[in-house]
Amino acid sequence: IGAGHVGATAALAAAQAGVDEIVLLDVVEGVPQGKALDMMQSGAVHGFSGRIVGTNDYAEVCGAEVAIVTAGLPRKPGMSRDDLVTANANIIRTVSAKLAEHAPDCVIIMVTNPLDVMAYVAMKETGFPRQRVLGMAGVLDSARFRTFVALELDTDVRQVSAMVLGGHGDSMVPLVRLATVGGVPLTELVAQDRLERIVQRTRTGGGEIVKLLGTGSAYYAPGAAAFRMAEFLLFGRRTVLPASVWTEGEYGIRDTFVGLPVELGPGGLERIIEIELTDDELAALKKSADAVRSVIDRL
Ligand code: TXD
Repeated sequence: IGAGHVGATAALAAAQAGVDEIVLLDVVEGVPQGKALDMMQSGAVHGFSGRIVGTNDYAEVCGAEVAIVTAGLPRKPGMSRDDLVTANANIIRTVSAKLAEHAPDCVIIMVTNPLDVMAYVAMKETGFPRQRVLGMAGVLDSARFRTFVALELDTDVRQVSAMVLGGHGDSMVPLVRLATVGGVPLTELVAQDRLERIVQRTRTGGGEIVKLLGTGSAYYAPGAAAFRMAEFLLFGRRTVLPASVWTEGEYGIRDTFVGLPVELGPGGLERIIEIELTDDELAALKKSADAVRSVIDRL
């Protein structure tokens, strides 16, 4: 839902991975239809054969298994994600009501910013259980962190394993202590001051791209990350990854969405994994959760 930069990128990733029914829905007439046609034609070259429909009509998403929601406004240079709250909350309320009506069994993957808050709006408006409303940020923030580590060490990014928890904002919590490269602790490979610089660049990684682009925000990595979450749900595979979920006391946090390590399965959230954190990590996670909760409260 939302056939803009992130939505279309996620759809293309889905098509390339072999998902055979994809709908691109947007309020703008013509754009989702045009992108869907173009994308389907790329299948003749790429070698995929899924059916991609572009539409302005929710009847087309009837019975969808997964809804990646990217409808809304992106940031402009100098804006924080929270500056988007009011405008995007109105859009997400409308989208959520339509999804509840036409795809009442779907799992929602919220991407629209500020995504932890928008996930809350979607859960409220649809009445879906927390198992079926997930926010995408951790996969992206972890990908950014892993990329900066790979650049620092001039190594293959696929060998870098790392997790970023917390809200999708400047208070996010990259877990440096648990990051590894080919199984070797990252802290053994990179000096402390360089690590701090990597952490800082990860925290402001979205803003760095917003500033460079001038208009709009990142979409290649966000689109790929959103589909990565959907992939496990669609193909019935189970995995562990960081996702924004509604908390009910896990890590001592409740009544807010925040990024935590979770087990995903075909029906959505199966379990929040409570790993042992240091006092500093836990304090940072709680602070990040508080930052999200205060925006939810204001809303
Ligand atoms: O990590 C993350 N979660 C994010 C989030 C990473 C990158 C981008 N992130 C956020 O996703 C960004 O801040 C925005 O809030 C969304 C979508 O970003 P995108 O770059 O795709 O924005 P676009 O290109 O402007 O696309 C948004 C589309 C656009 O085509 C609008 O016409 C459409 O949303 N739109 C709607 N579609 C359906 N229904 C309604 N009501 C609607 N309103 C706007």
